[in-house]
Formats: sequence, structure tokens, C-alpha cells
Amino acid sequence: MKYPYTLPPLPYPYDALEPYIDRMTMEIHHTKHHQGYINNLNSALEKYPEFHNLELEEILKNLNQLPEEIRTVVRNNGGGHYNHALFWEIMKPASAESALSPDQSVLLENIRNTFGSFEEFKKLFSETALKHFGSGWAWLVLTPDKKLKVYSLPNQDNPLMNGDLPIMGLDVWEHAYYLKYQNRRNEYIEAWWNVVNWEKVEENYNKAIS
Ligand code: MN3
Repeated sequence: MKYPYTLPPLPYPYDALEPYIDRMTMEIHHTKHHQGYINNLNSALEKYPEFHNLELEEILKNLNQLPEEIRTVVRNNGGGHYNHALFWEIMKPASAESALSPDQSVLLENIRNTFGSFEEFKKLFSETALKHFGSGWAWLVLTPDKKLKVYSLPNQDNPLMNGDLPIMGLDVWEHAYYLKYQNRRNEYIEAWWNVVNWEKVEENYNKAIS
């Protein structure tokens, strides 16, 4: 993804994640929130052509190389663009068949080795998402020493800013669930597991580890 940034189309219709994530939330989240981050990112970088040829990933890894007057805007809105582009991709309709075979998945094997079991991993990830105070994201990342790790980050920060590689992220900003779940973030998190696109998550993992 490079300047000028554009809104990537959703890989499924707005109502495809029903009943777990409702159509109106998806539509507003995609066309208003995500588009908003993109607009702000483009206008921040407009006057700085030296950053137009860089991949967004490179910019987020090296925020300290940006002029100070646009650093925070790019952190928030570049992070916002990157995070949401990833988020749409790692979801799919719950009815879609999973091609991920536990016997063949290196990711699942490493999840078990790292967290004890797949259930333990889910529990840790869910708790991390639930307990994150205020706006932010829960992340599964690959650290520079190739270890899986779960943590949360505030606002639109992204693991790339920490030197880690993002594998999977869950948006726990209220705009991601409030229309349907109001204050019940726990129910949103529980529902979200039904729409995780594990093939895409595994693809992210394979790319990160190679
Ligand atoms: Mn969001």
C-alpha cells in the first residue's frame, strides 16, 4: 500500500458477517471510519513526496523518520489504514468452509506449543481484548526472535511500531461493536471467533516467519 492510499473493497458483502457483526456496523466502519483514516493519511503526506514511494509498512516501522509535525497524524491514521485493511482480510462469512487442517497447519502447531492449547490461546486473546482499557486492538504477533505473542495496543498503534509482525488483530474500539452489542464487548469478542478467516491468518503467519 502506497500513497495515495485508497479504500480497499471488502472481500465480502456488508451483511456477510451477520449475525455476528451486523451490516450497518460493517458499512459505517468501512466507508466512514476506514475511509476517514485514509483521507487524513493522504492529506498529512501530501506535502512530503519523499514518503510517497514507501510502503505503508515501512513508514509505520520508522515513524521517527517522519517530520515531527505529521508524525502523530501518520501514526494514528496510517495505523488506522493498515489495521483495518488487515482486519477485513482476516474475517470471512461464518458459513464459509475452513480449509485449515489442524494436522497440516504450522500456525496451529505453534499456537499449541506456545500457549498450551488452541483453547488456551483463544482465552488469552479474548481476555486481552476484553481487558484493554479504552480504544485499541488485541494482537497476535510474531516477535523478531520468531515467537508468537499476544498483547494489546492503544488507539491505532500497530505491532510494526514495536518491531513485531502482526498476524491477527481484533478491533475493540466501540465503533466496531457498539450498534449491536452496546457495552457488551465480551459478547462481541465471543461472536468474532465465528468469523475469523484462519486461512488468511495462517497466510500472514507464513509470510511473517519466512
Ligand atoms: Mn475500527
